[in-house]
Formats: sequence, C-alpha cells, structure tokens
Amino acid sequence: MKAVYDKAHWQRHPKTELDGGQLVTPYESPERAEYVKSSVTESGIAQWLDPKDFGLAAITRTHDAAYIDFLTTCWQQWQDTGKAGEAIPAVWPGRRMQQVVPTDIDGQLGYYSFAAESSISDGTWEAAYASCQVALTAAEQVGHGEHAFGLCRPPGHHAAFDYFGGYCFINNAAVCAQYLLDQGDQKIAILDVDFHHGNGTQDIFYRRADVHFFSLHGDPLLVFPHFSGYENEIGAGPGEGANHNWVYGPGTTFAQWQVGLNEALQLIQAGGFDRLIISLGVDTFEHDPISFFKLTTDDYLSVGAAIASVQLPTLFLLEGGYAVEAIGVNVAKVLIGFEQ
Ligand code: SP5
Ligand code: ZN
Repeated sequence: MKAVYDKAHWQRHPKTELDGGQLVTPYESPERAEYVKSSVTESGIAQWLDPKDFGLAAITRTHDAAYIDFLTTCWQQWQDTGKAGEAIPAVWPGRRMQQVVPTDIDGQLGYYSFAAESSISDGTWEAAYASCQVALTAAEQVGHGEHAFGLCRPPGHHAAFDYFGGYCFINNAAVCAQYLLDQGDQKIAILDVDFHHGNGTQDIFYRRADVHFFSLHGDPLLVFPHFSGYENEIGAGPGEGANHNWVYGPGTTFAQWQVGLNEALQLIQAGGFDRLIISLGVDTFEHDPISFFKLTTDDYLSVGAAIASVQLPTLFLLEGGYAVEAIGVNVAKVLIGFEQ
C-alpha cells in the first residue's frame, strides 16, 4: 500500500503535559512517529510518498475558520503576553455561562479546547497542518481505489469542529472524509479503533447521514474523554442511527473487543459505503502506559485481517499509542494483517 510521512511532525515538540497535578514529558512524543516509520519500512509493505499541500481550504471545509485562526495565532499571542511556560488552558465556559470568544489569550484557550493536557508550543500549528496534509495525500490515493496509510502526528480524532484536546488539533480523519465526499463519494465509514473515544469525529458528523462513525473504546465513566462515547449516543436529526459506540472496561482482551469490531464491520459491510477510514490507535496494547485494554502484538494481525474482509478502499490514519518501542511493530502488524 501507499504510505505518507512528513518529518515536519518534529515541529510538535512540547516539553510539558499536565498529568496528575504535575508537568510531565508528553506521552505523545516525536519518537512515536519514528518508531512507526521504521517498523512499517522494515515490513516492506509500504511505498512511501512525499506529502502534497492541499491548502487550508480542505481544513476549513470541516473546522470552524475562527478556530483555525486561533490555532495559527495562539503561540504568538501567548508569547506576546510574556508568559514563561507553554500555552495550557485553565478556564472553560461552565454550564449556564456565555459562549463568548474572549480577546484575552487565556480566555481563547479555554473557549477553543476541552482538556488541558495538550500544551501548545512553537511549531504546534505547523506540525498539525503538516499532519493533515499527510492524511490528505494518503486520502487522494484511496480516492483512486488504492489502500493507504497516513503516518499522522499529531493525531486528530479528539479535535472537534471548534476545539482541541487529547493531543489533537485538526481532525485528520474528518477532513479526509469531507475531502472524499467533495471528490464525488456519497457515503463514508469511519471506524475508530483507538483506545479512547473519537469524540471529535463524532462531534463533526453527529447530525449527518453521509459519514457514519463507529468507535470501540474504554468506558468514558472511567477514562478520557469522560463526557463523550456512551452507547446511547446514536446520532441526531439526519444522522440518527449513523453513530455507534462500543464501550469496554478494564482488562478487555482481544476476544472480548473483537465482538464489537465484528459488529461494526458487519454494519460497514452492509451499509453501502464508498470508502473506509480507520482511526488507527494502538493504545489498546497490553503495555500502553495510559490505557487498560490487553491486546497483544499478534492480535494486531487479526485486526488488520478483519478490516480487510469488508473489501473497501481503506485509509489508515495514525491516532494514539504510547508504549513507544512497541507501537511501530503493532501498527505494522495491522497493515501486514490487512494486506495478507
Ligand atoms: C490520541 C489519543 O490517544 N489521545 C489520548 C489523550 C489522553 N489524554 C488524557 C491522558 C490522561 C493520562 N493519564 C495518565 C495516567 C498515567 N500516569
Ligand atoms: Zn487514544
């Protein structure tokens, strides 16, 4: 399959993540992408392509233009105030407060985010933009009937129409789904196998019937993003019935998790979709430092093989996965299992 990488991901290099009341080294590190690049290259299944530039217009088809403006100016605004650390939101509009866009950068950070762990620093916007162009370059191949892998960093599935969080700024999968619709597709399926609920992707398509969203994830009563991902979230208006969540508890094994995977794949098989996008997180791994599922390296071969069974042109986009040495091998196993 075709695969796309851009060294510009290195521009996303924050020094801090708010975790447990401390500023720790971020889990979402540049080394992640390099491990994936090495393992996928070693597997021999990828033909690497250079990223193209589809411009900002492809992104504002999916995201609020004012939110994108905020992302492009945030770091400069933060620096102009002379603050010492990285940009971290610390105030949000609570229930019954006004949804206004403050002029002050602290207020803007709260308005345009839903979580505080994703510090913004120099190069964050540039890397997020490049990550989305990697995804779009891979999507163009899938539009031509190929399968492709976008080695996206930073990830995207927590980024909603107008807010960031969960290490995500631009929703790569959502931008690609809209791109494929704009190229003539009628109906797209997005299957999210990351450990965390893809709240951003759900948000963007919740009221739409042309993109159906399927997500398997840790129970939000117990884990991030906490306020989205419950099984009673089925879509609304024209999108009612087009959103599907499967929730699992601590210690979930592949045997348990694959029940939902197979239900999702059966719905996708029967749904008359033109193309399939996989939000490929491997933080379902047994040794992931921030998650609680128990998938093994060999299980990822079966994940890839199961996805291949629906026989749609498929776009894989990297999301989470934090057991750094292992994530390269685990991503490669999914792609190898898919191609076999
Ligand atoms: C793309 C993706 O996988 N994003 C995940 C974002 C998770 N953010 C909250 C992480 C909370 C981490 N708590 C770690 C506790 C272990 N010391
Ligand atoms: Zn995740």
